[in-house]
Amino acid sequence: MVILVYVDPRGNRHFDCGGSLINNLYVLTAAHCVIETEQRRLVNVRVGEYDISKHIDCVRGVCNPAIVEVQVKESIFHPQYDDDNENLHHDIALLRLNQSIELNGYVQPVCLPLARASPPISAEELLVVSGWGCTLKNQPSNIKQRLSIRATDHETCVNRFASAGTTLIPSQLCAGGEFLHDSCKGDSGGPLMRQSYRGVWYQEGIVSFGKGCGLRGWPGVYTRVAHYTNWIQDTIRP
Ligand code: 4AZ
Repeated sequence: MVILVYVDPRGNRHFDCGGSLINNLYVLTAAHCVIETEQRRLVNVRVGEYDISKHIDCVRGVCNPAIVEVQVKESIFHPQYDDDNENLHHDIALLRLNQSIELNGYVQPVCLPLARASPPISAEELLVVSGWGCTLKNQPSNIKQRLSIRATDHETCVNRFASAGTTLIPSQLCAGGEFLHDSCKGDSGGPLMRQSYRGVWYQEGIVSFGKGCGLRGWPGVYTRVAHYTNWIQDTIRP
């Protein structure tokens, strides 16, 4: 997983979103994380991060290599993403990095689901979401968090969000909806993953939005990655 680095108009750097490494050169994230606003412009991607507050991250005497920060060379939005549309359909973007990322025991690309070959996600299936977003203290976390949440039956989720005036489409995926167990502000762009029976991690969703965070009956909404693997394959280049 990566964390996206932005600069504000005064030149101060801050974090706001996550992303995932899908190969040496590309990061997958949410389109709404890449949109330039008055407040922020995406500049870098930080790889190998765990605890933002520490220069070198160690757990029980075992330390990982220092973080690597690389420039975003190109931001590629999904052609159907429309920033003016509140439903956040097609909330997916690719970042081409300025230099190739060296992989190690702590930095590995995540697998993408093949639409034809991977079993559909069933309701109640356990998925894992991760990020540095807001925790119960309502502040972003220095330490990368992860949480298991269950996929929500799609129709149930469509109806729930329709009641709030939000239209969901099949290329969106809902998960969570349990009290206080949710992704939240700052987790956007990060991965929602499924572990295959072989133990391999696949990215099934991208954190997109929700109605608040951690409200019972209001699952988080994710971009359904399997619906976009053709676009990803057609868009990335050597
Ligand atoms: C956000 O504001 C956000 N519970 C992201 C995800 C969710 C809610 C809010 C999903 O970035």
